[in-house]
Amino acid sequence: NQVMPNLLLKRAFLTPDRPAIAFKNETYSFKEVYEKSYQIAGQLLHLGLAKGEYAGVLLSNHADTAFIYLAFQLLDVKAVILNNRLTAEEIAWQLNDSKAVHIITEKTFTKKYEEINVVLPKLTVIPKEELFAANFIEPKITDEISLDDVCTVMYTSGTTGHPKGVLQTYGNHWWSAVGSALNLGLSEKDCWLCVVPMFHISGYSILIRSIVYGMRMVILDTFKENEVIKTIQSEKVTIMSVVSTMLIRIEAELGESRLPKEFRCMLLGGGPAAKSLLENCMVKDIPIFQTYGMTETSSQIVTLSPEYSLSKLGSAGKPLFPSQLKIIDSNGEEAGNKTAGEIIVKGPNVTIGYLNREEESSKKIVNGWLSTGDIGYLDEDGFLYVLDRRSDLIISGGENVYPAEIEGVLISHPDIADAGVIGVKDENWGEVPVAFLSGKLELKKDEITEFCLQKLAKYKVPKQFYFIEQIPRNAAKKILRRELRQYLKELKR
Ligand code: S0N
Ligand code: AMP
Ligand code: MG
Ligand code: MG
Ligand code: MG
Repeated sequence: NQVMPNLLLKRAFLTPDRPAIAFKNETYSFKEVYEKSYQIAGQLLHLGLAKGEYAGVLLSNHADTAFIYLAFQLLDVKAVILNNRLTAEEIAWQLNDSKAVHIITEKTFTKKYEEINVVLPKLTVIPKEELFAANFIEPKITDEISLDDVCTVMYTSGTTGHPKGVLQTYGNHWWSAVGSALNLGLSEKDCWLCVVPMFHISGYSILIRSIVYGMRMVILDTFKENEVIKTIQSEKVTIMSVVSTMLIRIEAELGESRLPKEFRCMLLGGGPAAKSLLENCMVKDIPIFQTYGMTETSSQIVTLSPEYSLSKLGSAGKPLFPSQLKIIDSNGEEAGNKTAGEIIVKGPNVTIGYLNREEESSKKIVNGWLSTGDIGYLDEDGFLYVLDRRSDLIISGGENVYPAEIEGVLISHPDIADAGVIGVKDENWGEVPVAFLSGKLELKKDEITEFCLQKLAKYKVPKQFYFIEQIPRNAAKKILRRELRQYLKELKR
């Protein structure tokens, strides 16, 4: 059981005066970040948060969010990080599942947390505005962290419909940051722009890298392509994490102009990327690093360096130094080159499992090898090509949509007998969900949409509803999505 110094404590000791976090018109040094986080830790303690507990965090991108996450680390409180696009019902489910008794949030989410509190009356809701005004108790700082200890929990759904809390340990975050630096390199001048949500590992991992490397990060709270480009220029950003939807907008916004020479890495992940997008970016000298990773791997696990961006266009690259990857066939044997199979991964950045789900965890992780559910192949040089998403998963603008979860909600409607959801290509979002329904034919699109919006985040709500006689299912009652796709093709004809 290896231990290390608390990351922020160490960083604030090593390089206290270096700029750490920029947000709006403020830049905080590592010493200031430590002081802020220390202050918040003492206030959290006064409000009753205790070492070892799992507490919810529902916050938008902001410097305060970084301070609060780091205060959790100082206290060794485990953060159950909540996607702020989810409905109150979805968030309450995750809080209940993780047995959290506190949630740190902000006044902008008042409506949402009041609704959560109705579902979970025993939950103590602490808006950051109240947290920052609270009394202070001198905190006992967790100055040593164990690499096996859980630092954060992020929920992802599954084929069964119910979300699972992915456990991310300090070791997972540490090794992810180390693997990333060995892959992308590190320069004194580096500055990472965080406009991906800090509630996803895409964003949270930037905070970890900032602390571990002593690197400046710039946080933006909304994605506006013109502001992103301005920020890259004014803040001398060198690296940025994006999903395809963001890159499409940035590429279009650039027009005839170019990003500054100093900008050296556009880390593109979270889902597939169209070849046409990669080609358009190449014309504009946008230095794309395609990457493959997931919540379960605490961000990147496979990344393509730009020296291969031409010869291996479309590949996600090779596994990072600390990590391994295999393709296995349906017999569980390692597949040969250019043979498609399930991607399995191993490494110190790979999750130890799902919160309170030992059985499911031991099925998904065997001898340290995690079954991703994604399909891909390796070429003769060991480069990974991802062909298909894990079982049925739809990715809309970097957000996951699980058909089973949507179908469960649709079927719960009294007038809907059965439902099947598939993804269709979308120019802006990559893919969006559409639903097939059987039941009362008088149902209006607006009514169903309204019903779904009560229960599901907006990006999960099907964009179209098609009424059919019967949802095609096999003998085991499994939905035949291929047939639904066929229906759609015929409808479009
Ligand atoms: C693409 C984003 C920015 C779009 O959001 P935008 O434009 O800010 O929308 P809003 O103004 O909030 O809302 C406008 C309307 O759009 C709807 N909407 C918003 N988002 C979506 C969506 N994703 N799909 C469908 N609809 C959406 C709103 O509902 C609203 O609708 P109306 O107008 O009708 O009310 C935003 O979606 C975004 O931030 N996406 C990125 C999320 C993300 O980061 N995903 C990655 C998750 N995966 C991981 O973290 C693992 C991989 C990873 O670590 C990684 C990923 C990328 C890069 C690097 C890494 C790494 O390895 O380090
Ligand atoms: P999440 O952890 O929710 O972000 O989901 C990660 C999933 O996104 C992976 O399991 C893949 O299905 C998908 N994904 C991530 N990176 C890529 C990529 N480079 N190409 C294709 N799919 C990807
Ligand atoms: Mg917006
Ligand atoms: Mg996702
Ligand atoms: Mg029903």
